[in-house]
Amino acid sequence: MKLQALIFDVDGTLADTEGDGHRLAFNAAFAEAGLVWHWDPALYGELLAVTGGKERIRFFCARHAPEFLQQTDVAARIKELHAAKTRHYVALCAQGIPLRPGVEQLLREARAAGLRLAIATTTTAENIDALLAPDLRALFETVGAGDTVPNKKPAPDIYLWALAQLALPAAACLALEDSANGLKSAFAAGLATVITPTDYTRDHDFSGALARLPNLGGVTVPLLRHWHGLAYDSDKKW
Ligand code: XBP
Ligand code: MG
Repeated sequence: MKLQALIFDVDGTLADTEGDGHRLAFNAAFAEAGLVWHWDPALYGELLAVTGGKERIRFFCARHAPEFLQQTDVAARIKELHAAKTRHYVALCAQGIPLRPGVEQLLREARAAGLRLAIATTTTAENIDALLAPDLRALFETVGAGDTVPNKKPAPDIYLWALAQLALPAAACLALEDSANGLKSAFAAGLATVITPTDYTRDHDFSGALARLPNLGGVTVPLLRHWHGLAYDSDKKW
């Protein structure tokens, strides 16, 4: 089946946003709330095992601040903290978080070649509009983000949602990801997946990935079509 669409993850794939973006935004929100929590780079790397900012805060509390979870309105408190974090992250994006090498060129080349583009991410929708310049954001015809689906990555929900929006079978698409959670999610949705790890995810298990690259620099549409053929048009398992 011909390659018709690319489905991109956001954090770690389009841009390396975690260490100097989301992590700083979480810490700013905690300070603003008068909490003494500070997520240093190493701790944040552990917390990235859980996708979704609200889920990550709860995961942190269960291990390091269990008393916080004893409050009667803990869900509302976490939601407030996360809304503040999103505000800080959007402000950080306004200062400019660069896209990873090759991303902008591939997005433009893919659209020019007639490939459709979608996003399947765990992050909050506002963060995408803050990260991407309007002309790049406009290249994506559908964006599945955050709480669009009940179960975040590694569950396949967000990729299944994107496939439904595209009205395409997985065999007509490729997913692009940076993490094991993302690969598991895409793979469970039946998608062949190209991986470009970050410093936080380079030691993850990427078994089953179609390809693993340092970044998308030099990745062209013909190359993606070639890999897609390897994945779907032969009986050879990638
Ligand atoms: C990465 C995530 C997100 C971000 C934080 O998303 O797991 O939770 O770390 O963003 P992906 P929020 O790799 O799927 O793009 O705080 O808005 O969740
Ligand atoms: Mg990611």
